[in-house]
Amino acid sequence: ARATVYGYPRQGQNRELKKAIEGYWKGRVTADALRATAAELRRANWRQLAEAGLHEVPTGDFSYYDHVLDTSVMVGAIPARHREAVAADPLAGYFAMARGSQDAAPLEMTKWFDTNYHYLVPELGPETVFAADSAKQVDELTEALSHGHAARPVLVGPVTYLLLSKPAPGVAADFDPLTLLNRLLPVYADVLADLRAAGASWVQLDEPALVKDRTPAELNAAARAYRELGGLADRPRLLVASYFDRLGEALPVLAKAPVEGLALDFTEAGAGNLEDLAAVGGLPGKRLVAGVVSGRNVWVNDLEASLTTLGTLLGLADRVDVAASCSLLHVPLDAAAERDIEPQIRRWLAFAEQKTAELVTLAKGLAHGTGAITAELSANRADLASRASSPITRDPAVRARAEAVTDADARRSQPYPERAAAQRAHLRLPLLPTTTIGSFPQTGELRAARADLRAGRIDTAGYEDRVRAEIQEVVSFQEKTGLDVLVHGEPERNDMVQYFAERLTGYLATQHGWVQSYGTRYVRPPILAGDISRPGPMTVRWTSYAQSLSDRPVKGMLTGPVTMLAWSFVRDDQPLGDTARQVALALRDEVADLEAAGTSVIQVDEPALRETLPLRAAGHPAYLEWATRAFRLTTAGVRPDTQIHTHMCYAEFGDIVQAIDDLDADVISLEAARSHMQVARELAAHGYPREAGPGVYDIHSPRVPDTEEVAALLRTGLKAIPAERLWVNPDCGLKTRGWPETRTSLEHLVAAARTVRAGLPAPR
Ligand code: THG
Ligand code: ZN
Repeated sequence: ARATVYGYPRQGQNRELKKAIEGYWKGRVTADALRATAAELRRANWRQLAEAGLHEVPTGDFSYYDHVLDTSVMVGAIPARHREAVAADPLAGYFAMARGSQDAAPLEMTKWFDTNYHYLVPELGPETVFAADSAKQVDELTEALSHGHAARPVLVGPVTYLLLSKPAPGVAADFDPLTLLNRLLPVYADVLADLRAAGASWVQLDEPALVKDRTPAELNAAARAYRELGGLADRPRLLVASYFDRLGEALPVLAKAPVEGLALDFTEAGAGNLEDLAAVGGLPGKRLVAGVVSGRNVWVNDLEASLTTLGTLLGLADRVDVAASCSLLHVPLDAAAERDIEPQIRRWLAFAEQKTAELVTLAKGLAHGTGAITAELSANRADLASRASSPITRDPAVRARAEAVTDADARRSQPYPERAAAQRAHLRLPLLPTTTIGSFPQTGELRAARADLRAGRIDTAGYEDRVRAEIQEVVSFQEKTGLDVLVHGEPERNDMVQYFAERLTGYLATQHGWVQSYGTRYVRPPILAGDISRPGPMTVRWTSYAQSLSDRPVKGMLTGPVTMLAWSFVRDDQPLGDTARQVALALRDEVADLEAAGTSVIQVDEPALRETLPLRAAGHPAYLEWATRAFRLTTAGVRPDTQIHTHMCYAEFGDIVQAIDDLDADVISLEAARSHMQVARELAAHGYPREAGPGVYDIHSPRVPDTEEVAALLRTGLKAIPAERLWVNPDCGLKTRGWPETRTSLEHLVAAARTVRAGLPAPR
């Protein structure tokens, strides 16, 4: 048995890759210097993996931006609008596809399964002509071999590639990219031949799309793809990898295919794979790569439990290797770098480097028996015991409170129609009330002030003066512009999850725990380490201060429990729903404190509600049940005349309208400007009974919409949602925008609301 991984964090310990790429974009770093930095980062990763004891390092997993975009280049699927740029300068053209250029829009970006990584969606059509370009794969393999490593190229598999694609602009929306499989397979055959010629004995083809619910036609396509690739004469041995869930119906398909190995997820995410594998009679004659160490969480592995699983698997395949469940791209690089986390707690954590060491230990234990790893096992037992028995992990007061929650706690005291009447009387808002989502532009000075505070160049009082000055400016701007429900602008917040994580007991923050979100953008997800409680109010001061400056209602702004989980590393020792309930109870106290301080509108954002949906439909009901309940537990304790808002973005909502309804929020704002108010129609089709503000200003671009354009969107919205229930707001927060365009756009938004209001029939 040997240890292996499918991919490794690309950025380097100090995000050297981000700095080099962004430098190249600004013209401060030459293409050659960028290439040299990238090669050095790859070399360092491979050396680290080899020194840790891996016999075979992955290649081709590196990317300047995204591995799905790299696959589009590999198969020649360059959108027509970018072809000239790519031909003129492949590197510059590559980035133009990712980020857009003066002349051409970028590829669309979307989430990679249920991770927080985003990929660039391939655009295909009946006219697509594929052509193999194996240069990147071959070069990186050659590079690893030249450093003396045995290497296994890792590619996005052809079926997953097509299943992740969408019709190119101008192509009929019902075009099925899978119809291109016959054209795509010869290109993969060429790449495989090139890799073999360059010295690859194994190539890994990643097919995570096969872990989702798949139609018989899709499963047939998978069967056909691997029959054809497996049947090639001139090819390396093939390892077909799956992760994030069980293979299910695709398992017998791949088990029968003429390939030499399968990689399966045996963590909790892939629960069912073990049983399914036994049911198909194992993989006689094949290599089984067993993903027993989670590539998604940051916790030390239970080595004995993994060895038990591996022991069972030994009887089911010719050869069993040990791997992380998926690429280590989704975890930070090195837990040892977290000097601010107590050493005792740091021992509970495993980032990419620590996980690699665990894999090597497991492979050794599997090959030579537990006697060969006694020291590692006893250290592991001690770490697991320390975590299980820590007061951080289990806080009796938090547990007792969570136990005592009743259905009534998660239900508002009055049904919506009565609440709505009470809120109308209390808030006295006009029809089509105007508001914003929460954040205002985060100026360079604000970020500098935060950095100054961290570095000790200014003290807390000085920093808070800056924050107050910013709030004053934001409030006075909104009053002058005529917005109806104001916000304080969130100048005190770095990130909508991190800000709360830093103020809740049971959460850990990292200093260097960067994980790629998209391209050169990274996040540092906080860690839900133990039972969650709230030592004191987190937002009340700032909201109250803003309210003291205005007679109009100022919204209190919170991040909801589901999003707090989705953008953090979660615990692996209790169900997600239990963690969500603890976070919800802490937020419920914040809601109560805001209300007690005189806040009559409170917004609880859940942008991640849709993205945490399980990959398979069978998991949806249970997820939606705990997720919507956690939201209601957060919000349901308020008086009937306190108005609860929520906000969602980054997703299509059509398939979760029932869940949105189940949140029982009084008002929801949603991203909609770019889809021409599509969500308004979806809500109406569902019979959504409460108030909604489909966004009428696309904040993702610096473009300023004119008044007539906003008014037209509002009139479209009015066709779906009656005036008594329609709000007027942007798509999302304004923190990534500059002040000049924000000012003008919001002036236009208010003017449009007034124009459309004036045209409404007089109220009954
Ligand atoms: N907060 C958190 N997670 C998220 C989002 C968020 N995940 C999904 C989505 N939003 C990801 N979007 C982004 C957008 C911008 C950046 C990262 C993820 C970004 N990052 C800075 C960078 O890489 O330069 C670093 C930010 C920092 O210094 O903390 O710009 O909103 N939690
Ligand atoms: Zn948003």
